[in-house]
Amino acid sequence: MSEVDCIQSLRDLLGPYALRVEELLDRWVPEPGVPEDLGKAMRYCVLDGGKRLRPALVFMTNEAVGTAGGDEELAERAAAAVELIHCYSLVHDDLPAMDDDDLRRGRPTAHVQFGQAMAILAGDALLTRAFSVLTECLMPKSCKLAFELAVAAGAAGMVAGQAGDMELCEVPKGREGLDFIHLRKTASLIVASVRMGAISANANEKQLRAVSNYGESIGLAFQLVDDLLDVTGKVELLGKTPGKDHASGKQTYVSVLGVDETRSIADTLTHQAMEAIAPLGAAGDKLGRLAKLLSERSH
Ligand code: GRG
Repeated sequence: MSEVDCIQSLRDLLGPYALRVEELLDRWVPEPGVPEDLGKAMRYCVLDGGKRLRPALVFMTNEAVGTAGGDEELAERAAAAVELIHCYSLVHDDLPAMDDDDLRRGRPTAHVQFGQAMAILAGDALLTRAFSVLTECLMPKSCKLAFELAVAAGAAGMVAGQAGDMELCEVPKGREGLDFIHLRKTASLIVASVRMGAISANANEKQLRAVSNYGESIGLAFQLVDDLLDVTGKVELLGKTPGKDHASGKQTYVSVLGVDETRSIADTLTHQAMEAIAPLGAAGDKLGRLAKLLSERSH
């Protein structure tokens, strides 16, 4: 049995990367000069929680590409930056004006803990801090990574997906509309994570294409599984309230396609993700294992 075959759970696989990014976030959040109460709220929103999937993807693709001269500090900064963006998006998504949630990562959401005004500002501060973390090392490639992250998180990426999901802009009906929304809302940060990991390791075009296709497939599969968990998941495992999308009558993969079809598309996407990274050879085995474990996850 290879080292990768021995990895039995998402926790086994993501745990070491989660510890590493926790240390970085603890060091970098907040930046110097932040008022104490705002700094406390920022730390509440980022520390001690979540699977840390996106930072793990940065580290794993950096290792998988592993070109000589690839920069580890840049990968560390990219890993922390993408988690900061992800955390801001969760804080803002949980607000009463958006998804209106009380529970996140097994704890009260930021606006329940600190009030709405502080939650909005803490989210703004995390979004901004992502780019100062990424660029303050003044490495030439940090600008390229900042561009990748900004485009993925911005108005043609995650923000567009959120606007579509909240019916603030027009999207096609049915499967086409769901793919439009979730390629942006969920997959775009996942694609940015693998691309930043690969770019920080000096990936060539072929490697970059391989990890981008992998990221898009696992990113969409991640959302399909999230929709399945909204119907079948348990609050203790999810750390958030299941059944909300279903109860609100929101269009999800499950409500549009049903449980079986959603499961089957998630499996197909997972298979496509594995095929996408075949050009990386054995160096991509861990990424393949991750795709499989993500499709089987219970939280
Ligand atoms: C506010 C611009 C803006 C966007 C919000 C992230 C988001 C977009 C909404 C959150 C709700 C949701 C279901 C998003 C889909 C992506 C997703 C499944 C997020 C949860 O990611 P996990 O499971 O969370 O990686 P942890 O807590 O493990 O980090």
